[in-house]
Amino acid sequence: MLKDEIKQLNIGELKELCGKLRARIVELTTKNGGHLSSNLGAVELTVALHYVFDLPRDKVIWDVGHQTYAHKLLTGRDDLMENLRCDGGASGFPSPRESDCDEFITGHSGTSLSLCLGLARARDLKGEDGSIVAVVGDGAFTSGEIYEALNDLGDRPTKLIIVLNDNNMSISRPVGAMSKYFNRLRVNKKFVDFKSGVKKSVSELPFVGTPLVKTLTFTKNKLKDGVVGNKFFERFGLKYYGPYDGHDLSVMTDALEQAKKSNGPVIIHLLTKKGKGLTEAENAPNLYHGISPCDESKSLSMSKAAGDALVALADGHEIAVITAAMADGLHLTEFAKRYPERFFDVAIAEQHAVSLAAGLSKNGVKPYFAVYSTFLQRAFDQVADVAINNLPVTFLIDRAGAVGADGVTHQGIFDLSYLSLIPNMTIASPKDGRELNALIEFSLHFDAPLAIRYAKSYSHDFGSCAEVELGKWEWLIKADTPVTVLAVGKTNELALGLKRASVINARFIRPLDRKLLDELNGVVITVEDNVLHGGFGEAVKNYLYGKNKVINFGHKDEFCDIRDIKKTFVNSGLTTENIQKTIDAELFSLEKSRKV
Ligand SMILES: Cc1ncc(C[n+]2csc(CCOP(=O)(O)OP(=O)(O)O)c2C)c(N)n1
Repeated sequence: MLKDEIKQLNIGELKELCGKLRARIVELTTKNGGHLSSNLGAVELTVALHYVFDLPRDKVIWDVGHQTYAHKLLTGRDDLMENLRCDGGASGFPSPRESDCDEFITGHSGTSLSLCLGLARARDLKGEDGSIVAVVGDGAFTSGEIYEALNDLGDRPTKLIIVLNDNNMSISRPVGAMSKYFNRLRVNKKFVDFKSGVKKSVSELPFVGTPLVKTLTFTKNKLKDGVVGNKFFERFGLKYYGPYDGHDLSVMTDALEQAKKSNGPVIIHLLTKKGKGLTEAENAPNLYHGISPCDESKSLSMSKAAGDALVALADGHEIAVITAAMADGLHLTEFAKRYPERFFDVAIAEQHAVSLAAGLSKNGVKPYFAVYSTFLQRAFDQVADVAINNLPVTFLIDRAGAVGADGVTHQGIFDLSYLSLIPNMTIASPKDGRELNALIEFSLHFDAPLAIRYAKSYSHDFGSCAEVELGKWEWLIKADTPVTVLAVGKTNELALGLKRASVINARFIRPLDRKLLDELNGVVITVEDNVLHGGFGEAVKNYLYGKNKVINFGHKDEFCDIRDIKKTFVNSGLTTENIQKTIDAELFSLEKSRKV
């Protein structure tokens, strides 16, 4: 079924289509993993949008973009979806490379409204027509950028539709005052249900049915306004409609048709159920927010090691833990349960999280901000402020390096570079969970900004780790050879299999272990799960300039959309075999030059 055929269907047929889309989404995510519950909740909404709007002339921007599977299936991508999140298949997020019905590559929360406002203002400047729709979840509505866009929109309003997809869930339970506000609006759900009930009984009446329903809808909206008595959105110049049942196709299509006719900004509040149609997902939407393919092999979890270390540290120490809506993925739920007063889930607000940590540290509480590498990018400025003020904030940077299936928008391959730019920032990276634990213990008494970055998982337990000392590296293999490999974090696993080379675990990226570097003779090979530009290898090369030959292994300086971690490593030459080849070639040429 394609989007244009949808417009010919009646309500019964549209419902049938929704059932088929749901079944296909379950089938695809079981095979390939993905954002199951968010997508199941957005099926009717997607069908209603395609029923009312005409893409790509009209434009729909999905916030984050993780809920676009039905949209992809309706826009000619069924074949691509067969390999969802795999190389050569559809991305798990919008991608204009796949379809002209996707405007932007997205994946980070809170950008949709700004993007839409830009599209709308360009449309206006060029004297063009067409609807522009932002689909924003209640979780995404906690992102600060949404309010920056609302503020701007309120200043210079234009024709634009916001669909608030409110499933009362972010990845886990949504937090914050805005979420409480949505709860107040949600209380009026009874009007929606009542309206739907009325609609069912009168809409079949010839001639009077539709107008009567419209009048009733209008009356209910007026009534609702009176009851809620809160004009939050109106203060931004938006006309608010809802809340409506986001699984009732006829109610939604009516509301969207009305919105389409409006010349100003409109917000339509839809109530949806995350995981809709699959009992397990409806009952535990957080567990089914992002699922792994069923045959994924289990590896050791760095995130769990971090979560456990924080729980252990909290006993007897004045620490606090902060997350920006990622408690589940970061294994912080146990900490939250045991120490609720010292746990701050600030919603999708990374910038705020960093400054909050700055405030806590200034007033004597040691803060740990646990965050995915890719999402810390938007708080670069706040991280720099922490460093300017030399505050003892510890950043636990998870999902660093190649991330696999989430693809180009989620790669954590830039953090060593962007953090290395910031003066006064100490950066460390552990090779396994044991060393992560040791670094977190070390951080407790470290009186300055510290970033500890690590991949989601590791596959080798090194068994022991040398005591952590600031800027001191760890010898893993001391061999009688003129080649030394300096490995960062996860890449120590690759270096272990090497022959005819010494191996050092470069656990601090900043400061470098200069004393050790000064002692090294011969060829130095650096290995890191980060782009080469601005990373660890470059810093070593600069330091050893004129003294040692330095060869760097790392990711290419490009956006990387490879959806598999191993393949990403292979693509970057980050394999034991490839590094071994370089070692052997260097040994050969050293030998040759000695003979000459
Ligand atoms: C800046 C940023 N931080 C964190 C995330 C991770 N993330 C992806 S979806 C999501 C929850 C979004 O909730 P909502 O908008 O309500 O969508 P739902 O999945 O509930 O439909 C989060 C926190 C992100 N994509 N971007």
